[in-house]
Order: sequence, then structure tokens, then C-alpha cells
Amino acid sequence: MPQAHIHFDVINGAGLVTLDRAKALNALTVEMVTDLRQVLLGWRDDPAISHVVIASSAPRAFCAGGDIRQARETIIAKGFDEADGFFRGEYLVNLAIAEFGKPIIALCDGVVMGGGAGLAEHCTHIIMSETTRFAMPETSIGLFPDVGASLFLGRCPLPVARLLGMTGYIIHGADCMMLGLATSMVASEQMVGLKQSLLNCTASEIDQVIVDFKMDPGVPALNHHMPVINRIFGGDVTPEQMQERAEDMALMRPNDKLVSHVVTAFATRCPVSIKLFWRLLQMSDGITDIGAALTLDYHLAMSMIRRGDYIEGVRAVLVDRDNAPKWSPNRLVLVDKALLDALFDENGLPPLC
Ligand code: QUE
Repeated sequence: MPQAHIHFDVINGAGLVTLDRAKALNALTVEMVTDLRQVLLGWRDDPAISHVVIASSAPRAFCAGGDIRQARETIIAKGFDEADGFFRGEYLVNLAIAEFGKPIIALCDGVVMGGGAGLAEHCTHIIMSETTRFAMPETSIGLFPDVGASLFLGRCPLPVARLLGMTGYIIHGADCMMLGLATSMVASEQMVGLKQSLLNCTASEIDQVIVDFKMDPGVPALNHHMPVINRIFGGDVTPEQMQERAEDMALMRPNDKLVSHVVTAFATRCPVSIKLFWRLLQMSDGITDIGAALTLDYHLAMSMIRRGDYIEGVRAVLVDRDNAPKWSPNRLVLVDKALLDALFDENGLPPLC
């Protein structure tokens, strides 16, 4: 049997999930998500399990996302229908976490990106540290912020949600605390101690255990960028207008790293992905239920992987690593309303579950 990249233990009535694929920053394979869902469904119905902890075997990464390279190889070797199962498996894990019904605690040291955010954000307790790097980077691979991001980014102020989802901007633990994307901060060097204490407590003691370990998050780095974020992403604006605002601002502020990140993102990331997420956020007030959010993500993912941009994006970022994807269409103005409408048309698509 090949080496398992996820481990499950029961310790004093608590379930422990250990992501153990450090070389790939715990990128989630189809095998990992299939096993995780099966175990969570069992633990949900097992009265001997009071709560669950999800942690990484290495502090560098909680989880970098779905194994998009494996998804790409599945498409090439076996076709799109087989690859749909990859995304479905990931979203069903997100749903199993959201509907677990008992405390479920994510210990988010290091990289928390894409599908990693999907594991963390549906937990009841989301613990980050000073090493946490949080992002939704999918617009760089011709996909879109999925795994229920319309809910957890949809709860952020709209200009910040646009910055994070459309440009993949990386934020830190203190920013996540401010945005409601983390529930507590604990020093990275204390994470193992916190895990041990959580595995030796009852469900009713969890909050006190976390209080005993928590640290002051400090001032969010995002704070002093808020005026600029609001000026680029605020109001009833199209992505083209946001791009223009960012380019104008870059002339005035050539040394502002956030502004240059945004300018580069609009110039290099997948135009369809950027506009799709902009549209998804426009709709997000009407999406309140995790099942509906993940079903829409599933349908959007099915449509998006069938476009050439996904194969091309993963090629450019993870396979050839030339970081020079050729998008089609290759400019925001060419992504018209009809193209977006077609992506959001769910007619005839199968239910998530
Ligand atoms: C966008 C993404 C992902 C990404 C890069 C992006 C993603 C993902 C990985 C990743 C990282 C390290 C690995 C691996 C995959 O990179 O979701 O196999 O070893 O999992 O720009 O969405």
C-alpha cells in the first residue's frame, strides 16, 4: 500500500486528523479527502467522540489546497467526468466539516490556502498563529475561490473580499482575526502544546483551553491599507474599473506593495476567474446555506475545468513553472456578460449530494 498522507487517531474521546504530506504542503489528494470524509461521518455518529482536532504534521503548512496537479493529470489521462469527482470529494469534506455537529478545531500554522482554507473555515474553532499565511490564490490557475468562499469571504467587507478572492492577496493571522476568518491566535511554538491539551479535555473545556494558550494578535497589517483597498475595490464597480483605479494609484504610489500586487494580479491572472469571483460576490448575500454554496461551487468548477484556462494555469504555475499562462480570452473586457451567464447556468448539472 502506498504511504498514507493523512492519519486518524482517537485519544481520550477526541478525534485527531493529521495531514501528513509535508513535501506538497499537505496539498489534498482525492485519496486524502475520501478518507477524511469517511472518518468524519463515522465520528459524527459515534457518541464516544466529543470533538475533533485537525492539524498538520509539520509547522510550515496547514494545507496549500487541493492537489490541482493531480486534478490536471486526471483530466488529461481520464477526462473531465473523472476530474469532477476530485472537486466533489473536496466539497463533500467541506460539507462534512460544516455539518459535523460537534466542536471541530483547525490548528492553522503556516500556509492556509485555497482548499486548506476550505478545511479550516468551516470548523467551529479556527486557530491561527504569527506564521499563518492565508490566501485564496485560484485566479492564478484559471479556477476561482471555491470550497465555500462565497460564504467565508462573503462575510468580509466587500472591498476586502474582492482583494482576497480576485487577486489572491496573502494576509496574516492578525488580519484573519479582524476579518472573522480566525477565532483565536496562538503562538506557533505553542501549537503542539495546545493540540495535546485539546486531546486531553472534554468538549465543554475547549474554549477555556484555548483561552489559556491564546496570544494578542497585534495590529492587523491590513489596517493601514484600508483606505487604498476601499478606493480600488469599493462601490458598484466592474473589474475593469478596479484595474484602472489600481493602475492610476500605482502612478501616485510607486512603492505601495499592495497596489503593485493588485496591478500585477489584474494584468496576469485569469480574466474569466477574476470576473467569475466578482459575480459570485455580487450574489453572495443570497447564498446563506453551506450546501447551496458548495453546490454552486461544484457546478462552477465543472464548467471551469472544461475551459482551457485551468489546464493552462496549472501548467504555468505548477508543471512547467514558467508563470506565463496564455489565457483565453486574455483581457477582462473580453469576458462579457453572456460568457459569465453561461458559467452560472446550473441547468442539467448533477446535485453535489
Ligand atoms: C493556486 C492554487 C494552488 C496552488 C497555486 C496556485 C493550490 C495548490 C497548490 C500546491 C502547492 C504545493 C504543492 C501542490 C499544490 O498550489 O490549490 O501539489 O506541492 O494546492 O497559484 O489554488
